[in-house]
Amino acid sequence: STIKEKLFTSIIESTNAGNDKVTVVGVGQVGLACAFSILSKKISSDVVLIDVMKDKLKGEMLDLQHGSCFLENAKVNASTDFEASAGSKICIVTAGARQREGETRLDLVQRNTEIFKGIIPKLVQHSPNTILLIVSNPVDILTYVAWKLSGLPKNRVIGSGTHLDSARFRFLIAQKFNIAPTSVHSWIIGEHGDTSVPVWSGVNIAGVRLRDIDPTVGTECDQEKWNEIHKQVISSAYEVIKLKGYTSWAIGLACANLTSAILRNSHQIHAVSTLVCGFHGIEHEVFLSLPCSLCIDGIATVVEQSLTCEERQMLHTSANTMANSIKNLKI
Ligand code: 6V0
Repeated sequence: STIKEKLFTSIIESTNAGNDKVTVVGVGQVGLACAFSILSKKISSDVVLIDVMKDKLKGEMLDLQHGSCFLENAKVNASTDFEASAGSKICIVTAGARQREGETRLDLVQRNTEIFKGIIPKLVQHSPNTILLIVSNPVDILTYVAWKLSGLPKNRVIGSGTHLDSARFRFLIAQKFNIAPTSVHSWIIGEHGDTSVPVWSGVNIAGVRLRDIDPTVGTECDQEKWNEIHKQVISSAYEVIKLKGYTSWAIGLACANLTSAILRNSHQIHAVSTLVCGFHGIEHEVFLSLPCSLCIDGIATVVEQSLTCEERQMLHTSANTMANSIKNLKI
């Protein structure tokens, strides 16, 4: 008999699967930052990486496995075969093409839709009860595409949406006041990116609304130009991309935070992309971010904030843009 047989007496046929399995599809900069944040924060003990680039995938898997002594013995697996994702509680999708020169945004949407056609049905086939967390851009449209392709109920298909934009917003306001970002209560909703909606009417510190101190805060008439902060939020992704080529750490941490909220059935409220038809008077079947409570089944509730007319109008503009983009998509 072998050393193993001499050393161990089998009592049961044990399984290696964790009950907090998370699959990350796409091991580019964003996928890796998601996986690393989830592992290093001990959010999941069972992480699977999926990509089409075999060697890169194996290299990343081995590198992470070699760190497992420092990751609470988490299991890290990787494969080009979606079977490895079977039984995932959450599947994070970061795969996607980047814009080519001369390519319109809509062309990119169609290209990424084609990529999603090869990913989403396979994820659902192997994990019929999973929650899809979509990160690939343009995230709001691709979350809609994933919802359509998956056949999953709307609570199980979530886009990372403006969770990241809100975090940037909180950080920048915090810097102005020299306080901790988590002590800033401020939300960005709507479309992730250029047309996002900063909810200045609700921004508060310890329950004190900035608009009660100065009703012009965040408007064009604001002497202190707080609205520059929202412009900075929008330009920050472009700035980081210009400086280092891509963004990764903040989106990775944001996704780890959402994953934790879901797996812990926490009912924490975060701004994520969801089906917004019926909220704030929106009639289009589109995905945009609103504050949602997250549980083990995905989205439990949506919070309908008291928006000003202007904020509501901005949200409607985003919804119309989304509806127009979706109209021309071949899903
Ligand atoms: P990247 O570094 O080019 O990685 C993309 C990865 O996807 C590569 O490893 C590809 O091999 C892989 N891939 C492509 N096709 C497939 C497929 N069919 N199956 C499996 N894997 C595939 O890009 P990066 O990681 O920087 O960005 C990924 C996506 O995230 C892009 O669409 C970004 O625009 C988007 N981001 C979204 C953010 C958000 O807030 N929602 C933030 C940052 C980036």
